[in-house]
Amino acid sequence: MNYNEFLDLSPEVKAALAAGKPVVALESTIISHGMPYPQNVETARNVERIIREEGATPATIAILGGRLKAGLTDEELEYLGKAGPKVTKASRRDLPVLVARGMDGATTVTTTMMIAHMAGISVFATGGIGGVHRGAETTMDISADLEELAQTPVMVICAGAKSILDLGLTLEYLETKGVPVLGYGTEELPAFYTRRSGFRVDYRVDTPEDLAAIFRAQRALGIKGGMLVTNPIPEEYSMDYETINRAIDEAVAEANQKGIHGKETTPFLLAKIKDLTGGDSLASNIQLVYNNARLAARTAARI
Ligand code: PSU
Ligand code: MN
Repeated sequence: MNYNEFLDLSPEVKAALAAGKPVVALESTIISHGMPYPQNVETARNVERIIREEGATPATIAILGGRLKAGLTDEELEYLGKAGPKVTKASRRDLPVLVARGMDGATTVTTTMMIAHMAGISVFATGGIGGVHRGAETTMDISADLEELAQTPVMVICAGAKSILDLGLTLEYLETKGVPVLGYGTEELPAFYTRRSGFRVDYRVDTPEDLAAIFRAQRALGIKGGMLVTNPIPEEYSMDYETINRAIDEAVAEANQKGIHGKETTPFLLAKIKDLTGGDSLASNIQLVYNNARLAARTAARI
């Protein structure tokens, strides 16, 4: 653990870490900016329950009153879910300001990795990550998540990346930065709502034991940075490729036309896709997060 004076572990997380028991980190931007209330709070609670059922301890991460929290109370989860996008979406560059001013922030993949590492947590489950946006060759919109994967030793388990991103460029960037991209039970990069994307991952991995062994080897070799595990959405919840990609194309076109940029882009696209697909994309989104939480708990138990 990388102690600092701003970090608060919940009693449950603290006890689990002290006893060497498995702990799984969870992000809070997915709650505040990624899903509507009340499904966001309900999902966050179910994710925690699934992790407990697998014998691990959930540590949902957020910034509250300037404190870096690993492990939230039920009231804190409810607060973040209700506040939604009114809470600051906190990336790496927001941390010093929020801490100095005693403000609240919902953590992205980037800041969840940072705080998980400070707390001594190695495995983190989420839905999707940020990456290289389509058109990045002119906008330079590349998520800080990719840089964090390059420098912080946390395993991030996701369902791939939405095709709001340029998946090919996202993979190139991760290759340049030396981030292993592993496919759980697949050779193909999953695209969040769909199991297929047409892009290949670096390695296929079929068991939590193998994931844990690869993570331990990265640490033992002294290699900086984390790794990305892409776990395809279960077949029964996956969406029709044409339907979802039509919605994504429409959302991207509207964002461009409205001149949406910076940290607003991803939340704008996520909300637009949800509107365009009705409840379908939200239902899929929720199920893939459960699936990732289960794999994360099983992997954390073996690290
Ligand atoms: N992609 C998703 N769902 C999400 C996010 C990304 O499919 O909820 C959130 C995550 O918190 C991620 C952040 O870390 O958006 C990336 O934002 P940006 O593209 O601004 O870096
Ligand atoms: Mn961005």
